[in-house]
Amino acid sequence: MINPDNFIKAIKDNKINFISGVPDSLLKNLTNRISVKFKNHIISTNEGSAVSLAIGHYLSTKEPAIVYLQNSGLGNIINPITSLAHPKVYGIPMILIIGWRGEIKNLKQIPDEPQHKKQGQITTKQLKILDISFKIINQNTKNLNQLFKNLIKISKKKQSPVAILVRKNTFKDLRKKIYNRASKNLLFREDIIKDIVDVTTSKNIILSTTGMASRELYEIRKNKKQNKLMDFLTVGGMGHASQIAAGIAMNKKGKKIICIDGDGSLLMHMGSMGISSKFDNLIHILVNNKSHDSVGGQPTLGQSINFSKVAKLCGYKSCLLLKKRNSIKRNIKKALNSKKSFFIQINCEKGFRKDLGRPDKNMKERKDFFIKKIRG
Ligand SMILES: Cc1ncc(C[n+]2csc(CCOP(=O)(O)OP(=O)(O)O)c2C)c(N)n1
Repeated sequence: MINPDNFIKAIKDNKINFISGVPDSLLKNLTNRISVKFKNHIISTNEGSAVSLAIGHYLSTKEPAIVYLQNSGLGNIINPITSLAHPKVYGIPMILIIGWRGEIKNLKQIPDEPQHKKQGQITTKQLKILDISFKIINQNTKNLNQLFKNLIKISKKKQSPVAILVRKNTFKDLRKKIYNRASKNLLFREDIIKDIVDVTTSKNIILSTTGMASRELYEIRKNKKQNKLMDFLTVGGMGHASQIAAGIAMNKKGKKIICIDGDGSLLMHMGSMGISSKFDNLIHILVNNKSHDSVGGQPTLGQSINFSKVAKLCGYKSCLLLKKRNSIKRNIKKALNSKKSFFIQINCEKGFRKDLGRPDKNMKERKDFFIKKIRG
């Protein structure tokens, strides 16, 4: 496996001095070390925004930056790449480091979650369509210095973004202690989701965001012997759960729609709060663990932004900020009985159970059941 510190040294040796990106589980062993070892590093809210920071960096220094992302973030970068950075427009050199979920190896796809299936298959094709030269790396890749030297040369010559496509298990884990749910007395996302499930009924419509929130909701249903298909799990499309909720709220005025969001997800498309706030049957619950907990625990702006104040300015009629478990059920009940839109920010710790399961993969069955359930 590649020692991430050696990879970072190759980046520095090649005089790259700015890195931005959105975290990814496959790249976490690298990006967590970047947070420690690389000074000029911004964890962005959206992959497209990270590309834009790299464009600004190039315009002001004439030096290419690095942008890291999961391949699911390619959708978010396509616009600033195609309409700005591509050689047919401004031609901006930069190096993309892309975690390849659902990778293709020897013409076969490595099994992964449903949301990574199509994206894994089309990743190299998307790069080709965008005219982005790329190099695939894995745990055996050597000569990192030369790798960067060559890519920078191509990027500058072509005046274009170039990419490194990273296979699974490429980077060594240098953490001494793997963090986990530390103490029973602290408040975790799973406790909050349990409380939401406890105070709602099958008449309410629940949607959960990408990552552990959906896995936890699924498992809570399973343990309570409730139908595991009854909620909409936003397994991909990070940051879009609240707008799917708004789309449902628009047509199901007689029902309460509850969106369980995460701080990283909310930040990715924060402007859309101005839309979801307009639906009085929508309850937007933000689980703010101030991190990208699902992909390695990297910090988000949730550490400094008061989302409940932002929500108020975006038009939610009632906005709350909760920090204690004993206030959660009471306030959700209040929201369920109200005729106004609610935004409830609940601050908690990062961490999840090691033995957390994964939802079954029958997405069509899930969709059909959900449509049938909310029709009633
Ligand atoms: C467009 C896109 N970029 C990145 C990812 C990888 N990813 C999955 S979950 C997640 C973190 C979500 O953070 P947050 O919403 O705060 O939820 P938490 O994991 O903390 O519960 C990320 C970055 C993704 N799925 N899609």
